[in-house]
Amino acid sequence: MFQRILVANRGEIALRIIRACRELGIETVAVFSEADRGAHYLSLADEAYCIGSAQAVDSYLLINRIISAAEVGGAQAIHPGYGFLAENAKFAEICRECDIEFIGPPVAAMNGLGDKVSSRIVAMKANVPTVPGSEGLLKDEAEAVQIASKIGYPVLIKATAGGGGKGMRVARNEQDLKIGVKQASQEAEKAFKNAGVFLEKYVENPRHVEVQLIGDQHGNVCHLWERECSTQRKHQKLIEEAPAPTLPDDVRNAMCEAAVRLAKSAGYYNAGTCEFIVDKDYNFYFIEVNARIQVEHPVTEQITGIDLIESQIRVAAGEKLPFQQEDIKRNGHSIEVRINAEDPDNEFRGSPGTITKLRIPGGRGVRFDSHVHEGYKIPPYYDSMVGKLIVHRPTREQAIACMLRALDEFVIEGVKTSIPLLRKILRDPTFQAGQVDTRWLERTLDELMRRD
Ligand code: MV4
Repeated sequence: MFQRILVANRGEIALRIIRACRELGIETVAVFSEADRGAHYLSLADEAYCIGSAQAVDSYLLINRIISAAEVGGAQAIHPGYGFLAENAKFAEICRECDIEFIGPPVAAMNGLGDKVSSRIVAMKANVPTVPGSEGLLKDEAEAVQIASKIGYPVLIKATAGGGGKGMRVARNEQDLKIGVKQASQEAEKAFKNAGVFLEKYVENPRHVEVQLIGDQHGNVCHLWERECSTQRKHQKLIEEAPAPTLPDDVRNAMCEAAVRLAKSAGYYNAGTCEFIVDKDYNFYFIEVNARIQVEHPVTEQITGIDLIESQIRVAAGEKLPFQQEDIKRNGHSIEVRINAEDPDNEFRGSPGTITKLRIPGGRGVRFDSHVHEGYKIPPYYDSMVGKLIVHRPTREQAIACMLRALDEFVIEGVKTSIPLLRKILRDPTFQAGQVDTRWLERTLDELMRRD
């Protein structure tokens, strides 16, 4: 087992990893930018090194500085958390070339699943349902028109390198399609330096359901069931839960088995997520793989009892998974809400500043994963998430009641947060009935904001 791990991240996930290491008797090396200097969570690591200035491109994204910090600090492995360098195959490769284990998937699997077109091809070969569409990248406009007429409109143009909805365009006719292919391609070139686009049939108002995977370096891959993440706005998730409400058991089992097939055929190990969209008839289609630990991993930990960060570290050190698929039971219902410092009255822009008062809820079934405290100054340079409130109760109804109770206890002053909006969502009859799709929040937001 590793004696020392460098944590190449900040905020709540850095603290989550530091805590897991501490419990395993592993020392930690933290890194920080000038904007995070002096943050309390850094004092919980054994050492901390400044790796640059506030902007992430000048610190958390600098591979050389992070490798240097690992070497100076004597770390044998690097945990990348999520975001920043977590899905950067080049970074994983450099770590391993430097004899520092990257706590994540093999480089070949990161490359093979790293873009949407190649992961779609892996999925097709593994007999995992994909949305009807182009085989690979579109060659030209004429090919797009020909494929669209075959699969039927509406179609969705997607950037192979895409993320966060960038480089995506719906086309409802041939004219839209010709314009959309150009726009999506240009947008993708600008955002990802990769103009490649492909086509899929557009699934109207799908749900987003993802399957948690964990694999070891001995060929074992297990799924840890699914999470429902449809409550999102502009591709930012607000609420995640496990299990997915209303999902029929046969669909759940088929989806989870498909995700394991995909991971096995890609030679995947460590933690990862297979993302699906689900239509109103519960047909599911593979969308992409997230080759990292995700923000919403705690809901899976709650219902399975498995510590995902610990599992990541153990399998990275070469240990075998200590369980088999049949051992992984689902227990109760878990919901996570993201507490973001943002202003709902100002287009949800970040609301950085000092937290002047903080009362964190507690009691049975409540978990709060966060690095913040009273007096903490939220820097303006990174994402606005300040913590995740997670509940775990026997039933979904009880979990919702527990979350509403916990949100009522929550006091945070000095910055505006997503808490008032979260309360409105959790009280909504459509949410309570488990009938939310990926466009529900944007359809309902204005009305929701007017409710008391
Ligand atoms: C789709 C889709 C409908 N049809 N693909 C958006 C981001 C990327 N992860 C996949 N996305 C979608 N792909 C087809 N063929 C609808 C979405 C989508 C979506 C998916 C998951 C979570 C939120 C979403 C919000 C809008 C659209």
